[in-house]
Amino acid sequence: MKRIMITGALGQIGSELTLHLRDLYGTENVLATDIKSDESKTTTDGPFQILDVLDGKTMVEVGRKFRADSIIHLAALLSATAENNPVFAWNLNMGGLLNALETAKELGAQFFAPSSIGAFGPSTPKEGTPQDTIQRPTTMYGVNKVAGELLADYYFHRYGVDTRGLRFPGLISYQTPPGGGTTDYAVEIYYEAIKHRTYTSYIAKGTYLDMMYMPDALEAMILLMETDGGKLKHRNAFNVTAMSVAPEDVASAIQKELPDFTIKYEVDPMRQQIAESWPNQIDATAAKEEWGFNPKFNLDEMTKDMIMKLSNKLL
Ligand code: AKB
Repeated sequence: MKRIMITGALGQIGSELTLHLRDLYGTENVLATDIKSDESKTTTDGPFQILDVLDGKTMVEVGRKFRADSIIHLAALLSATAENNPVFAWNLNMGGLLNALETAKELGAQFFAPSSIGAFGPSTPKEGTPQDTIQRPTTMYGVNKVAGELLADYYFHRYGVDTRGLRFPGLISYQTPPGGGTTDYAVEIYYEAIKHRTYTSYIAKGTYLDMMYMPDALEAMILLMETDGGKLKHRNAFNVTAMSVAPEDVASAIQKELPDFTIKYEVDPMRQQIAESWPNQIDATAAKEEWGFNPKFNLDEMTKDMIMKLSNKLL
């Protein structure tokens, strides 16, 4: 049975991943860690430990005590927050990753860390962005993600750590809102649609970005972690996506469920600039071919599910 330690377990991905992994592998086999506790979250019901990812010594100790054989490192700042505080972003995103990789090396554990579409930049081909292509991002977050992809590759080649990773697009979920990302509008829009039937988008009409529903993201992580490593040509940072959408596409999908919903635009220059530096639509062929990536939710299916689940939660 696997013994998995998760950092940043109270964040958008971690909150759902922890519960999903506990269902799969047993509550006692999944250790959730985060910088602070939150009693309102069921994530803290099973094994939970306060852990600052910048404290590498404690991370190794906690992982060793738990007998972790897999480390899933999720603690990081997202793109917009990172851009507002680039020095802290470098320290946290790179320092945390280095400590997590060192922990995996010390424990002989398998390792997963998310990369992002943010690892691409303005000179990357925008349509059908290939798995292997130009990566010259212009954001601190993107710089961290490219460096992180290379660092994870390095730990595999140099130390034999079984590192794996995905380049996530914007992730849409109803349980824990994301914080400080450029793609957050695609989550906020559902909350506002249910609460107020209107949303003011900080991303301009016609700005296409890749997105994926959280259940598909969780399945992708588990599938990649469980795949026979011998089959992988790209270990770290597989392109994954389920849809390429602009704000008006999300609005139209919502209007199919809530016909009186309206969208307005008040563009935030910083996040718009970040969005424009990212691809419109990435190509996930390598993930499909190497380990069978197969997302289930398109925009309409996701929208139906989001509105149903969020309505139950909010109303
Ligand atoms: C962000 O917008 O920063 C993230 C991402 C795409 O990595 N959601």
